[in-house]
Amino acid sequence: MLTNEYLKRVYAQVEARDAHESEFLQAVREVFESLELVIDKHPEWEAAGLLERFVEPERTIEFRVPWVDDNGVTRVNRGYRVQYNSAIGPYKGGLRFHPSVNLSIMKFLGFEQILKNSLTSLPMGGGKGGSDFDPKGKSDAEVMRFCQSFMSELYRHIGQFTDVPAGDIGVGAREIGFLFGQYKKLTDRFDGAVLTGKGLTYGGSLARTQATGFGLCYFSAEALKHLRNTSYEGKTVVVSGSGNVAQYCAQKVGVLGGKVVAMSDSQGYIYDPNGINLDVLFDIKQKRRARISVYADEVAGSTYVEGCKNIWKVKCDIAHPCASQNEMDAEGAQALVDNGCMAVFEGANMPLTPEAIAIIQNNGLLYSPGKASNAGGVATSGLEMTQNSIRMSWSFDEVDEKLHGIMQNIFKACYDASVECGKPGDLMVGANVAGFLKVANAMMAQGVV
Ligand code: NDP
Ligand code: 2IT
Repeated sequence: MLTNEYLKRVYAQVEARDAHESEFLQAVREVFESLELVIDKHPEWEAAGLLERFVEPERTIEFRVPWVDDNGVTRVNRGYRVQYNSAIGPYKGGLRFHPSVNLSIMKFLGFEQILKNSLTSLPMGGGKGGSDFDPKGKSDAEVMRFCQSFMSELYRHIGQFTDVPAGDIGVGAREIGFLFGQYKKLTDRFDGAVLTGKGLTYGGSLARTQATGFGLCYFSAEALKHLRNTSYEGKTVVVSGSGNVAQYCAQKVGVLGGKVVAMSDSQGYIYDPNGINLDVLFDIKQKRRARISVYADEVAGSTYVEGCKNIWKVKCDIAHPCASQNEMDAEGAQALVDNGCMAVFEGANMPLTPEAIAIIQNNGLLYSPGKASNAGGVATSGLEMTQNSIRMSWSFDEVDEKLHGIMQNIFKACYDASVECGKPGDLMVGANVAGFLKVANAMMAQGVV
């Protein structure tokens, strides 16, 4: 509950203005509840209208994306780029192509990205973009024409010192390639650092593909060690989703000694008591772009269950939600608690509803918010920008080692802030406060802009 008058007033303004943007309101509320613990020490923030400015994107771009499908029919999608906050660096954040995309989702993701990017300690502001285009079931040629049309508008708003997009749901190596090609054609510049997540032959960084999932495990291992004196060794793990983040999270869990027994897509989940065979899963998802149910057809001893939310009923020690926002509700959280789960570390952005977070925390489970534990993706995007700027590329191990160090530092920053706030081990409060303080400091120093 909000008690501070300044926080209450600004939240009420946001609620009045953006009443229909439920995901955005949810993200702002969570952060404001954490800021209760530091706001009294900073009366200068109110005088400078800091929170009013913080919740308002610096710029929001919405545009038409017309394209022609393989049957010659003209289609029109909606494109967005929310350039949220550039206090500590150029806007940075992914592009999401998914039919559910709307302004509320873009704003919640951009808002979260400000704090996440701050936590990485790299000089990146926050932004997000995307479209309600659904790449599923489209041919490569259709995806290419869509990406070209999308970039035909976006190119005038981005640049390595302005705004640097990357991938997110529905935007992987294929889409980034098409987007980069069109940017280059329109500007006649090989401006490598304008997009991250590029292919390795044209300026991409080794380990960027793996970075979010690997980083999630590095962060979680740190939390398990320091807060529970344990590790992944021998643990049973459930990972929701089966996209980029989920795949490489599952791979690293295995390397660290855990066993992933369930994974999902938006239709349902697979359960494999022997541990998910990642060779089969990667082939289904990366090469065939097929449904996860195919796994149960091909791997003996595994089963497929309709309905992705049921995955939280699978007994596990550690849960990694890596699919999408609000994918775990109170029922899912309660099922984890009842089955003796010890930790929930988020790979997706805001995958737990507020009710689910409360159940997890009130029952003493370890919990980390995505803005801390999934920051390895954007951190490695930052490393990709560095390599582009110095015109060098580092080895896989060099990037991976830097990523590991960054995730350890993020854990420490969150933990230290949780202690300073009188809530030791509350990594949600720690992430929100540590991420915010740096941005607030930079905004205060730069005046009312
Ligand atoms: P992908 O598109 O590679 O995979 C998304 C996965 O989530 C798919 O398995 C998809 O299933 C499932 N999914 C998507 N929407 C829903 C939904 N509404 N309900 C249930 N399942 C759903 O995306 P990523 O792996 O890149 O992203 C996953 C999450 O991680 C997102 O929240 C993203 O914002 C976050 N993230 C991504 C980063 C990155 O570097 N890629 C960095 C940090 C966070 P289906 O195929 O059936 O749609
Ligand atoms: O949510 C995220 O952090 C991402 N989708 C990655 C953003 C990036 O710029 O690499």
